[in-house]
Amino acid sequence: MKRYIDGGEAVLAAFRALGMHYVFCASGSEWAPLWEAVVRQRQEGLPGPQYLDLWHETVAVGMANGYALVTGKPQAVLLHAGPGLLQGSCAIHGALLAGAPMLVMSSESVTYGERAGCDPGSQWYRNLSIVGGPHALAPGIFKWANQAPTIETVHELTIRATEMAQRAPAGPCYLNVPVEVLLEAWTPPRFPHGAAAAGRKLSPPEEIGQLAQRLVAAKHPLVMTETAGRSPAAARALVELCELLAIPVVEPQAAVCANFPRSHPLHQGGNVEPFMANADLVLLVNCRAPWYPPSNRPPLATTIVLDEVPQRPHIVYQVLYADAYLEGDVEETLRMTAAAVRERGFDSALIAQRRERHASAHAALAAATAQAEAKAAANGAAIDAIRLVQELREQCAPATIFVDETITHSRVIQQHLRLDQADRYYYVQGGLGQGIAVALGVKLAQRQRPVVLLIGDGSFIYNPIVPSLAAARDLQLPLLVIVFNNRQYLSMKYNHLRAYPDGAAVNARYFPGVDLSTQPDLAGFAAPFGMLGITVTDPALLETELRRALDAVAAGQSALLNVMLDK
Ligand SMILES: Cc1ncc(C[n+]2csc(CCOP(=O)(O)OP(=O)(O)O)c2C)c(N)n1
Ligand SMILES: [Mg+2]
Repeated sequence: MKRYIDGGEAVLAAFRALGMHYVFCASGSEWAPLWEAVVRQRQEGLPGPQYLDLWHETVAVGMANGYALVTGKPQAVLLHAGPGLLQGSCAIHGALLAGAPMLVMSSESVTYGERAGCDPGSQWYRNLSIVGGPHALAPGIFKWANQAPTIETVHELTIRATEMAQRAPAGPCYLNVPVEVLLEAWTPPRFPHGAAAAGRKLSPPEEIGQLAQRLVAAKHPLVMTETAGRSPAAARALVELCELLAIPVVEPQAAVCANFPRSHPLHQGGNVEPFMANADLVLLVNCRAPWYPPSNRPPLATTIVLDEVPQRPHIVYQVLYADAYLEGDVEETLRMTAAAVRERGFDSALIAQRRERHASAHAALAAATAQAEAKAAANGAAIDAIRLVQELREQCAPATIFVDETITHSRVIQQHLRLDQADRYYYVQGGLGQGIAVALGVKLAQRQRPVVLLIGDGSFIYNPIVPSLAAARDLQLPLLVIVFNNRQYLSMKYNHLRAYPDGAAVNARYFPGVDLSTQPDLAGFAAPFGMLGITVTDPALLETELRRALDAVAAGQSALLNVMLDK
């Protein structure tokens, strides 16, 4: 047996040095050098990342995304040339939006077989070239992208691209490693190293003092947050500061994780309108798009932005009306602000009144939520989405993690799941079709916890079903998939009605771009993958069928519960 120490080893050695846990590969002919290195790693009993074969680019990228959402740690994704990159691009864009770090690699040929002793395969000459190189496809979906042009630089470039992916704003980075580089003999580095943890950044104490002063002086302060809960420690620090001064919290529609305990009396739901007229200080904590349109802002409010990177480089139009930015570590900024507030002192009687006021507004919201559930439960004819979410809340174990790829049902889900812990909810960002993969990545990172994917029927159909469900089976990642089935793209109809409430489509009762009534029974996709598949239409059976599905998953078998909803 010959040991080929080449570009494949250079790349795998970099993954090893970076402490990566997984390599997610959607196959392509350029990866034979890396496969050699992977087999050697196993034969020689070397420590290193676990290599996973996936059958679709969306699955490879989506799993890396889900894994990064939970752990914050970038993994490697290997795709094939330009076509694999294009196939994976929708999920890569999703990871960019989600701020999920990962290193994506694919290849090109730069010799097309003309170099003596080096045959990349004729397919590169005939079919696979992309003018400008595959990295020319990268702008708009990656944070950074380049070619690794030589064997002398590929190892360090792999480390550099991964380090960059992890830095704020975290996101996918791309490295195009030509086949010729992968096939060339490699000399390991003189100074082997991995990547040191990112340094911490923090606003200076005087700026934190100013924020504390403004918070104490404000009569109607408000916190808005979309992603503070990405860091459970930051979410706890937010609770501490808000409790100290009785600051209400709104999670706008764009919230993509659980940020503030839903049952907390200061949680004021997802609607900022009740605060619009009076708010005199808005603290945006990891909140990239608080108002819509952006100019629909609280007119009297001073706006302070707390964010590692307030201006998201991937967003085209983003207007925050900030009066001050506090950049750097959000958890530490919140803790230091709370300490500065305590030091400064405040009018406790005033704060107690405010606490009271927001607690009663919270109680009114909670009562409306309970009332909506009672109404949904009274519907004996058809299953209301609210009822389904209530069942999930009551029956799922407290450690359950929910991954959400629904559209019109996502607000109901956030409102009625009433999650109190930050690490229990992930909304799938970007184009449809990644949900199962993201849920699998979350499960891979949290094998001991139940993972439930909530997904629209249209979104389910967008997913690469065969490769996704095969991965769940082959990697022993049991999932519960709940389809919120309304037999249509309801969001498209709402969209149409917003612009044309009395137009031709309403008149004809025909909405192009909406109907999914010819879909097959989605539960039928379960059996070929050894999953339990159940379709439920009768509200009276919902509870027991959900129980059956949950029991199957607890016993290690994935389940697909296709719930036919009234809308
Ligand atoms: C890749 C991709 N193609 C198209 C769209 C546009 N789109 C947004 S929502 C939606 C329909 C989703 O249907 P479903 O999951 O059933 O949710 P519902 O609208 O019924 O709530 C479509 C087609 C998209 N978001 N991503
Ligand atoms: Mg639908």
